[in-house]
This record gives sequence, structure tokens and C-alpha cells, in this order.
Amino acid sequence: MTAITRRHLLTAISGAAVARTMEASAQTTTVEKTLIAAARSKNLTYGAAMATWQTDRDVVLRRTFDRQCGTIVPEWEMKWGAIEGTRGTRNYTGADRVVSFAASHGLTCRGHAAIWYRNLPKWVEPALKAEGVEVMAAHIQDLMAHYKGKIKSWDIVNEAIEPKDGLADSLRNTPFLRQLGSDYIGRAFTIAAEADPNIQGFYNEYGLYHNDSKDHDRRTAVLALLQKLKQQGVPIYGLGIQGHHDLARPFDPSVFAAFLRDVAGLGLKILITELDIDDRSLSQTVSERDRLVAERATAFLTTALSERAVEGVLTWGLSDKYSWLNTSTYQKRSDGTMNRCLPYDENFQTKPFWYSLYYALRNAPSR
Ligand code: 9MR
Repeated sequence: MTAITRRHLLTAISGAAVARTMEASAQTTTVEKTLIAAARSKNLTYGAAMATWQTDRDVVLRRTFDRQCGTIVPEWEMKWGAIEGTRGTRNYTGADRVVSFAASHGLTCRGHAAIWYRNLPKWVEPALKAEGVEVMAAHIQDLMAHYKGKIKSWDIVNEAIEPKDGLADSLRNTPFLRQLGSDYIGRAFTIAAEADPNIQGFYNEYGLYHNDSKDHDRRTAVLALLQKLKQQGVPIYGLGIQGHHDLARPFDPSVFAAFLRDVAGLGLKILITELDIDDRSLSQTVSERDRLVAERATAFLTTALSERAVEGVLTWGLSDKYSWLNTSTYQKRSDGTMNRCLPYDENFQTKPFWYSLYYALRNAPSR
């Protein structure tokens, strides 16, 4: 073979290799695996929490929301303290930016959270004491009116149960309970539904999945609360199960599945609203930590998605870089490394958690 022919041959071979690579990458593009595509294939949704300070500065984060999500929820911007720190000066600027981010990326936006004991402006409790339920009603009515037709799925009441507070029905000792009495929860849902009959109102709660006495007590109390609300004919659509897992605490699929069945048996829908998996208790190598996070994610998600009342999953952020477990000082890991709690690492590389999520969605029973 002459030199020239060899060169031609080599060119042809490498040309064919390039063509093959191009073809393969074209195929990868057309069948790109995304979490939202996996979810939609089963009539589920997938989404994540965001805050404008994160999306404003990070194009990769914006693109990841765009490609992977069908839903977003604001981590902060719709809380009472974000909207009306000073009484009478309601400011929707931040919250509206989240809603327009969603609209411009073809995403739906959830509302979070109308009534919560945290991030509550200081003026609220004295006002509730002096003026009663109207103060809570005015806040809910204004929120619902502002987002009528724009937000359907709403966390109306967040984290109202705390067995260790030792009160009747394990209700959390909050300004709402203290000033309005125990029926403030039902009233909040009724006020919201009257303001916008098209919303889906959720009761949202954490600590419902670990197999220990703490979560057992919370599951029991939440179930009793939901039963009571349904019996009273309160317009509640579903239970939001946050899903902030702690790997130091055990998970038992059969216990969690039984809880889901009980909730679904009340005629309620379920959404996993704030999934993340805290690896603070683990001191292993990063890859071992990732494996254990993914293992928990698979166990939790396959159990959750086997229950047909579960309509979808939202993670509490996409990338470890912006997780509350890495950005709030008091939650950080003591060894100074990143908590590997979310599907993407700090450089937006997918982790085993991502694949747990993807396959749990893709292999879920169809709705
Ligand atoms: O992730 C949120 C963090 O950025 C806020 O500082 C904090 C207080 O507003 O709330 C965090 O989100 C919480 C959510 O609103 C309700 N469930 C628990 C979440 C984690 O604390």
C-alpha cells in the first residue's frame, strides 16, 4: 500500500469514526434522558425549588430547570415575610419574578406557603390577637387573587403538627393556634378555596417517612388531622410530603407504603414536595456517600410512586451548590465538604441520586 493510499484510508476511517460519533450524539440529543420526560411518560410531574438569587446568576441552573423540570416552587419569595414584612405594604416583586420565570420556560409554578409559623412577620401575632381571623383571611385572599389562573397547586398550610409541643391533637404551638384556635387549619383551606375555587390546596409536612418514633407520632397526628378535615368537608386536595431525609434515621418501605395508602384512602392526592437527602451523618468517601444517598432515594421513590395517589416529585433544589443544607451556615457538614443531598453536584454533574430519580419515575406504574 502506497503512503498516499494509506493516508486516504486513514482519513476515511477517521471520517467514518467522526460520522459515527456525530450520529451517536444526534441520537443522544433526540433521546436525551430528562427527569421531566421520564415523569411525563407516566403522567407524573417532576420539578424543583428555586430562588431568584440563584437563577439570576447562574445560566447553567436556568438551563437545567428548562430541560429537566415541569414545575418550580419558590424557596422563599412567596412566604408571608417575603411579601408583607411591613403591614399593608404587600410586595410581590420577587414572587412575580418566579412566576414569570416559570411562564417563560414553559413550567408550572406551585405556591409555597400561605400559612406557616416561620418567616412570619412580627406584626402578625399581635394583629391576630386584636383582629382575629380576618388578618389570616386577608393574606390568603390577596395571595389567591394575585395568582388566580397562574398558580393552581398551593401549600395552604405548612408544618402545623409537632407532637413534641405536647398540645391537643399534636398541633404545633404557633401564633395561629394561639390566637385563632385549632380550627385555623380548616378555615385557611376554606378561605383559599372561596377566593379561587380552581386551586388544589395542599397540607404540607415534613418528618413523615423515617421509621422511628418521632416520625411515627407525626404520621399518626397528620393522618388524624387529615381525617378530621375530610370529615368536616374542608376543601383540601392533597398532602404534600416534603421528603427531607436524614440518612442517620431509618426508612422502612412497608411502613411508609401503609401511611400513603391511609392518606389515599381518605380521597386525597399526594405530592412529594421537597425531596433531599441529608448525608451529614456519613463520613465515608464521596462515592460511598453518593451510593447511600441514591439507595435511600430509590427506596423512598419507588415506594412513593407505587401509590397511585402520588402525582409527582419535587426536589428541594437541583444542585448541591444551592441547597439550603449547604447555604445556611447552621446546617453545614462539620467536615467542610458539600452535603451531596440533591441530584446534581455543585458542577451540575449528575450523581447516582439523579439516576434513582430517573428510573423511579420511568418505572413507576402509569397513572
Ligand atoms: O430552603 C429554604 C431556605 O432557603 C429558607 O431560608 C428557609 C426559611 O424560609 O426555608 C427553607 O425551606 C423550607 C420550606 O420552606 C419548608 N420546609 C422546610 C424547608 C427547609 O427548611
